[in-house]
Amino acid sequence: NDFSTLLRSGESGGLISAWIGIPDPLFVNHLSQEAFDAVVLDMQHGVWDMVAAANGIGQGRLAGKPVVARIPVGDFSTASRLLDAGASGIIAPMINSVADAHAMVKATKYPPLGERSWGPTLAMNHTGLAATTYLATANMETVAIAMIETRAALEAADDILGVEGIDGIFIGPSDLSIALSNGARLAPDTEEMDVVLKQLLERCRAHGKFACIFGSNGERAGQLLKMGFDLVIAGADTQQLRAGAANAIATARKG
Ligand code: 3PY
Ligand code: MG
Repeated sequence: NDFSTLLRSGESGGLISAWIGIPDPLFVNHLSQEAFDAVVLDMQHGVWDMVAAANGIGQGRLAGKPVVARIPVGDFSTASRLLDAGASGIIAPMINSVADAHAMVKATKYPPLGERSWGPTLAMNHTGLAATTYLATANMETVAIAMIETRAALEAADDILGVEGIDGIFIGPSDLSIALSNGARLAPDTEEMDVVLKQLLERCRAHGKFACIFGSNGERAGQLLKMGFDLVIAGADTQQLRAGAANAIATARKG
């Protein structure tokens, strides 16, 4: 599909994805009407359960949007289930070591890369692929994205990027800023952070892997695109919903 090919080529030109924590498939339906290149369902800090996520993936498929899911920390069995349901990729938080990266690959890739178990019924329905074709293409067509967001992960970044089957990384600037300040600051958007982000981007390029990142808002997302990230977030659903509401109220009060 275009999504994994674009990301892998390093020539996406910078994709912008929605980020949805409100656990209703209809949120995917509505936000898919906007010009997002993809949709992320956040099962780590969002409220999605497996049933809602499977239906959310279906709504994204209907709208022609690739849906990627972020799993809860270490919940690799859910990663396999989301791929079975037709997710185009998995984002795994807190991948801090080569062992973590291997555990992710084990659940998300078929042999020889991993040990993903067979059963992609919905994914085959969505893609229209026969079983043999699905099996032959799934490791390329779905992406495994490891989150780098701790000191340990920064130190192991080169080794994590070297794990076959890890297709790219997703930087969590909030957790990374908390980690780098030893818990003193939540400051994801500073120039200090940008130095670290640029170093990570270089490491990704050296390994031929793609780099994604969370941007707190549209302005930050724009800066991150300019920095060269392959996929950025421009704020979460809850923020965008509330900002729209606040703006409407303020406009109405201005009279
Ligand atoms: C972080 O910034 O820590 C994330 O996980 C992205 O929301
Ligand atoms: Mg995080």
